[in-house]
Parts: sequence; C-alpha cells; structure tokens
Amino acid sequence: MSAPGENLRINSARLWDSLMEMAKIGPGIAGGCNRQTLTDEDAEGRALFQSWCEAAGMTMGVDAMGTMFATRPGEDPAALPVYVGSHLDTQPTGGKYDGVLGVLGALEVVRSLNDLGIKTKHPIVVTNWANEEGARFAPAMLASGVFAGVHTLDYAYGRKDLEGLSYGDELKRIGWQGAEEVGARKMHAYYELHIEQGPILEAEGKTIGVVTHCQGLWWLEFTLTGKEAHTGSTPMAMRVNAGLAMSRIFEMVQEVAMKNQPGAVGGVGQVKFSPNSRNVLPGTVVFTVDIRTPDQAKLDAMRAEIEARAADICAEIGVGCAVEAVGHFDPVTFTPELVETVRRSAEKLGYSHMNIISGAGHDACWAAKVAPTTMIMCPCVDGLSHNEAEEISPEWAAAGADVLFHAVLETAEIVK
Ligand code: HGY
Ligand code: MN
Ligand code: MN
Repeated sequence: MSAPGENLRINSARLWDSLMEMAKIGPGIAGGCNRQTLTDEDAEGRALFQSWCEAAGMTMGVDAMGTMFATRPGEDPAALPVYVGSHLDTQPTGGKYDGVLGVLGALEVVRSLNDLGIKTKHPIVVTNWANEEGARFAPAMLASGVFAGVHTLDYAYGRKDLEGLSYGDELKRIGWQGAEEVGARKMHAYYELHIEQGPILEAEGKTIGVVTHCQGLWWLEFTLTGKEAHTGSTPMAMRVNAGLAMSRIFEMVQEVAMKNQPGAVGGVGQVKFSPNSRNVLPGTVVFTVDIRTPDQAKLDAMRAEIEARAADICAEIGVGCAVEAVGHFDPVTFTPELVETVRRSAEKLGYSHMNIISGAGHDACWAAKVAPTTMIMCPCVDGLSHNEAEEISPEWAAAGADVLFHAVLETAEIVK
C-alpha cells in the first residue's frame, strides 16, 4: 500500500523544455553556454527566469548582490521558508546544466505543487545565486559567501574581471542590484540539486548522489615578476624568466597533488602573461592554483608546501613571487537529517543511489554555514563539466528533480 503522495513526480518534459529554453540564452560556440555573471546574457537569463517564476505565482525579491529569491507562500506565515536553488551563471565554455538544473529543478517543484494543488506549511523560495562560478569575478560562490557573512559587500563589489570592470559597477549596469540586505533572509533549510560534474555516479550505475560532504578548496593567485627582454637576442644566462618559473610551479603542483592521493586535486585554469607578446619574455605572469581535497589537514599542508616551494623555485631563477589566497572554503559536512531525507526520497521513488562527496564547490557550501543544508546529485555523461559538451539525460534530470520534490515536500510539510 503506497503512502499518500508516494508516487508524486515532477513534469519531466516541462523541466527539459525549460532547460533547453534557458540554454538558448548566452549560447556557446559548441553546443554549451557562455552566460557569464553580470553580462547582458546573464541579464537576459534572469529576466526569463523571473517571468517563469511570476507565471508560477511567485513573487521575486533581489538582494544587493543580485541574488534572486522567488517565493511561493506557505500556510504558516511565521514559518521560515525552505530555500531551493543553485545558479544560472555559466563558465565561458560552460554546459547547459551546471547550476541551471538546480534552479529550474526548483522551479519545476513549485510548478508541480501548483499542478497538484498542494499547500505547504513553510513557504518555498526558489533561488538563483549570483556569481557562483567565479570565472569572471573571483572567488567562486561570491554572492552566497556574502549571504553567509564570509565576505563583506564592499569586498564583493570591488572584485574586478580581467578587463578591470568591478562587480558593483557591472551589477548596476545590468540593472540587477536589488534593495534587500544580503543575508537578512533566514532559512528553515536549503536544498541544492546539481549535476555531479565527475564520473562516479555514471561509472557506478547510480542515478542519485546522496551528497554527504563537499571537499575543501584553496585558490592561490601567484604574481611572478621577471624581466621583459627580447626572446631572440637575450642570452640564456641573462634571462629572468617568469614563464620558466611558472612552468616549474605547475609541475610541482601536479607532484604535490599526486603524492596526496587518493582524493586530492591540483591544477591551474587561468594564466595571464604580460605583455603577452610572442617575442618578449614576460615581465609578469599571473595564474591561480586550484587545490582541493576532503581532508582538512591535507588541504592546509598542500597549500603550505606549494607556497614554500614556489618561493624557492622563484628565488633560484631570480623571479619575484607574490601570492594571494583569492578563494577558500574548508571541507563541508552537510546536515545529516537532510541527507537522510534525501536518501529516503530516493528509496521511496525507487532510484538507485549512493553517498558521494562533491568534488566541485557549490553555493550550498556557504548556505551550510547559516542553515540546515544538503545537496542532491545526478550523473553527467563521462563526468564531463565546465566543457560545452557537458551532457545529462532527461531521465537523470527528472530523477534528480523528483528526489528534490519529495525532500522539499517532507521539509516544507504538506498541509492536508
Ligand atoms: O569551482 C567550482 O567548484 C564551482 O564550479 N564554482
Ligand atoms: Mn555549479
Ligand atoms: Mn561550475
């Protein structure tokens, strides 16, 4: 005998259509998306999301970091809302689902509640966090970090992109600087649905990731100072080659990550050479080392070792070396009671599932500092993400949203 609501499911076709519609905004050049935060494309995606939320009967609030909160009222006005969301901003060569599945999956939960005429005790707030990716304005999860009190609003507004444009100015330019104080909202709980962005669920043949933890991260921005000189006429012995120092640091980061297996990662995704002319040895080289591991002690030891050895490498070559931590969070343990709610939901729906530690960072990592929080994951093809070829199946999207639906229903409490 099934319990009331046991077989409730979201409308998977409507979810998939919404994902494909959103993917048309800020299209990439290879089937993915380039909807970077605070660009005109981001503004366009925000407007579409707001129109969908309002069509679903929700009211939109926007805070001073540009994060969007669409509220479906609950029956108990005194009850704190259940927040459900992720992010709509993408990498420059991002996929169609990273972040977007979590925001539109949350919207689909509300659309399904409306279809079924279900009322909940707690309000439900569908959330689009600004600047999760940190691709344009470091660090990642900037807006949720301000919300959780990790960063000040001034710090966030002052963050600059590679063109020297600031977060605050760009937020005003696209017209999405909200009036709400960041972090004034209090949450009963926060759920985030996200693609795994790694290969484990697909390889294990599991449909749902019951996310218990998220690994910690350091983003270490190195500025190496060499001597600009002619690449042809400058004898090797006279060179102060910042590019050579950079390459030796890259090799060292790889070695440090490999000797901390299993579970550690380390690499570099962004480098800026100045003057970046093919026949001038670089005067300065700026790059960000990204290291991560679920083990707190390892994370801090890796940072210390990389900074010390980078200084030695630069001293040996005579290159100046400055380093600034431009992103950080410690390993996160999600709220066990909510993790079990997710597990029960997957079991009730008959979806295969397994515990998983998130390899990528998410806004949930900061939400966990201020409210009971957990995540739900679905597989992605070949574990590929932060690549335009990122792909999931409609079935995986629907399964993730179904589990989100049941978990949110349990926490928001159906009013008979
Ligand atoms: O860097 C991350 O893990 C996330 O994609 N912002
Ligand atoms: Mn993401
Ligand atoms: Mn991402």
